[in-house]
Amino acid sequence: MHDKSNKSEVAGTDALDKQNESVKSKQLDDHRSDATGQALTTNQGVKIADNQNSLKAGVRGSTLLEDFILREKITHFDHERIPERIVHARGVGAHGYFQAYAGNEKFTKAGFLTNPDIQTPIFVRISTVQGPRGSADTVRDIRGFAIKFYTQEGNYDLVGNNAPVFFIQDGIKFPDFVHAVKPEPHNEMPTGASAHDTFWDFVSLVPETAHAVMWAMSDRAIPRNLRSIQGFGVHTFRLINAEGKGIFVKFHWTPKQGLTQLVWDEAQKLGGKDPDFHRRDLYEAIEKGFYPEWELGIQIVEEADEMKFDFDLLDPTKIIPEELVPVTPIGKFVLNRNVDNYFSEIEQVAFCPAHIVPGIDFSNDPLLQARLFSYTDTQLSRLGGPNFHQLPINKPVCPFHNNQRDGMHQMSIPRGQASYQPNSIDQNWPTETAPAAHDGGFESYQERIDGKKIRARSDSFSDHFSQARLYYQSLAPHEQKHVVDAYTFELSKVQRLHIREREVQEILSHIDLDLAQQVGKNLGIEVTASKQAMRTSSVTKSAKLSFEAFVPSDIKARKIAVLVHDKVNQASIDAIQKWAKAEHAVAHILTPTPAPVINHQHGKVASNGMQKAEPSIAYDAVIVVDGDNDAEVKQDGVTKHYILEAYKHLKPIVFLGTKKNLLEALQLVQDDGTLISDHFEQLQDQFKDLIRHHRIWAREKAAEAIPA
Ligand code: HDE
Repeated sequence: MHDKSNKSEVAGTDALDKQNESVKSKQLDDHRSDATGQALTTNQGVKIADNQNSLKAGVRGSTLLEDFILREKITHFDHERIPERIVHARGVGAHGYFQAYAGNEKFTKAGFLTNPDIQTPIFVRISTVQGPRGSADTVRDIRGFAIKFYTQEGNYDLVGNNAPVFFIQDGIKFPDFVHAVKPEPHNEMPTGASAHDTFWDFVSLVPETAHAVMWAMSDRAIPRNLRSIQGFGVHTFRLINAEGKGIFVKFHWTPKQGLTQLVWDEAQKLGGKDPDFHRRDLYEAIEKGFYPEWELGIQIVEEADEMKFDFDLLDPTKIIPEELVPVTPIGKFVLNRNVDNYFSEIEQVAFCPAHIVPGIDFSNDPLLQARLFSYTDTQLSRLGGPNFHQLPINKPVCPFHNNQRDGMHQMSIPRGQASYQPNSIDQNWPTETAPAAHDGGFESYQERIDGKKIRARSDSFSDHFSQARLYYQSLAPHEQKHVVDAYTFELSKVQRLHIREREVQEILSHIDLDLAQQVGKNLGIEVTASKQAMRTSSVTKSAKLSFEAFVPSDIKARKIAVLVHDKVNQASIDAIQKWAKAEHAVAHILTPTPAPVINHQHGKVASNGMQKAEPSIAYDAVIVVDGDNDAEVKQDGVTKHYILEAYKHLKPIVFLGTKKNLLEALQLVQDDGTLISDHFEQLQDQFKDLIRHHRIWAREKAAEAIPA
């Protein structure tokens, strides 16, 4: 059994664990290979005596063609890469489980959603959209958030994003959208960024993108880490209960860790200093046992109410404001195990929105409908044939049998002589299962359809600005400022001035004149009020759109940089470490070099990293520890830059003892986020509260004066 799975800190009875154990081991362990204690062999199982030298005609002679060991090794190596995903190429993933809350059977007959006594294994992959596999994690981009549920009734994939709306309304526009946002075709630039002409050309010509672009320009698109992002199914789906009653639902999943964001300067610097920042964070959090957790919920709309909104439920550029339909929690999921092998698990996992199980069905959202086809199709070239469902990471944990045969990379050896149905040779096996309340055959929801075959868009899809306005106006003032800054930054990179103007005048002015004028002013574009009669949303401000609605109750896994030098006060370090342990926070002692520093009692203080290599941008808060070393610290440019940068990025900073003098020396304004004391214990509660809220937004103006 895989040892890491034992680390689960999740509450669960032994009986429950045992029940779920068989599922996990079946799926995961059948395929894991462990070479411990084993001989090195060729792929044919021949033991290798020399893995250091190729076969040559004499020690200084040419290599012989007959060296099958060399040829096999190099041939395999030559084919070690597969095509990366056309979108969402850069991703990270982890295993975990989902557990339903009680009482969902009124909504659905899906077993994994209705049985609170089972933990369904899941695999999650979180990704950026634009950049290639090797691009930086912290770019401004929407994050993909895909969940594979290995249920007893088949695999269910919930393939969502961290924004609740998408850029286009009809799948036929997807290749256009992706071609526009990807690096430009003539020079393959920029990597991992939408700040270029073709993207803004497209979105300024296609107003249905307005709402999703607003999300992409907001702080949602620069998350601090992947543990603190929300997820959304985006489309309207259906749930069907045992009586055959259908309801419309939108899926939401919300992190227990709260929502946190990067500031833009930090995001850009991290892209260079630690391009793996997000994947490192997720990996380390799980290794340390800080298992991230999300609550899955649904917004429910009765079929009879389908038409009662001022937007169309089938339009993926719209949210249902939570003021109109609250989110009903239906379960939770936890990520508690890292992968053993990036390629076999994260790269080879194949999601598809068409992977559904009885009790769940599609809506007619035209974007969703195109997705149902696209995902399996793309795997054919990415994973090299139609048998990718047999790869360990994609394989259902329940039995699966059919008459599909052969194809590239067939990994099973089907027995039986009949690969067709009906047959009498194999007594007609495998055979159909009638639909039933639970564990039955899949039956599509019997939706009544009565319409003309037509290539057109419904009028109910024609309002593109009211919800973009709703989103902007629901943000806190500092979040609105970030949106203005983001549009300014992105459009400043657009070389063609008419594209800049079109975005500001034709799109932004229809969303919010003040927003358009602020961006216009920054770009030197005069904006006039739109003459078009603007539709307004029935909800004008929605509480759950701002980060402010998602402040966590604890500071679990938050990282604190503890800056020390020789002659540091050991008592302060002890107090900080005791507090951090109790709060499940990570306090790293950062030293001038990797060597231990000597404390004021001449003892050694071990280093968790040197300040130069562990920059402030990688931490959530900073403590400058007291000690008889003010003169040394004043001479240390790295430490001073550390403090300036943390201040600029609006982080809580504690100055102990005479280290408070650094505030004046560095010309920093003392504020609610700069705490001063001789004893850490006196301000630890206040410090915790600041870290929970994550940034000192009130400092933003003062921080502008600090050089980046
Ligand atoms: Fe995707 N999308 N998409 N997408 N998408 C892919 O499938 C596609 C859309 C999303 O971690 C591809 O296996 C079309 C919406 C995620 O492996 C591809 C359309 C949403 C991932 C594809 C959309 C998503 C993908 C590329 C419009 C949010 C990463 C590789 C009709 C609800 C999954 C692959 C992973 C990946 C097609 C629109 C989310 C090409 C045609 C809307 C999270 O099949």
